[in-house]
Amino acid sequence: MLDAFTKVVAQADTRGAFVSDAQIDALKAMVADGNKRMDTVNRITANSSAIVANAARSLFDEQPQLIAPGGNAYTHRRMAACLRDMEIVLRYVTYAIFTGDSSVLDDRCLNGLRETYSALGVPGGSVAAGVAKMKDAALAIANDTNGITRGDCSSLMAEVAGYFDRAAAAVG
Ligand code: PEB
Repeated sequence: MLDAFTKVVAQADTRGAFVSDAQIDALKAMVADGNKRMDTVNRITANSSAIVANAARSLFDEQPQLIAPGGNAYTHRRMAACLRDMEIVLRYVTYAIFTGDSSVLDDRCLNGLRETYSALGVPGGSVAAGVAKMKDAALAIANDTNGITRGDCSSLMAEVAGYFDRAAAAVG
């Protein structure tokens, strides 16, 4: 597992080089915007149950075959596994936002997930659709300007969106 800093060190070490000015500038910008990052993690974390539950409800509205007899999320055991999976993905996305690097998400959550789903008969495209719904909700919550100093969060929000897209692409 890497964060934005150890990633830069690992890359520099592979080249046998010192950390470059450009890399330092990028990390400086990240530190300068650190409060936005922490606020984003905090807001998504605080609303995680609602994000998961609303995304699941909306997914089952759109794809009712999942919860019909024979559907992959039919019976409480599978429904529970499904909600749990969505929560796991959201949790790893918050870790990636926190560290500013996708490696924790890649290594500990997404690696082998497609194969696991295919072995279990879990429809990956449906999971991807659920993740996309969590992305929309998380971005709306993180971008809410109510009660917070307004600033430019566009690059951070693009990064956040990228982690959700990465998770969806890994299974979809
Ligand atoms: C991944 N998911 C399931 C299993 C595993 C994962 C390993 C099998 C073991 C179990 O049931 O607990 N576990 C999960 C994960 C990590 C991990 C992401 C990362 C660290 O350790 N079914 C649907 C929906 C979707 C879904 C589309 C959106 O119809 C999910 C939710 N995952 C789902 C279901 C099961 C499952 C298991 C229903 C149970 C499948 C079954 O037992 O038949």
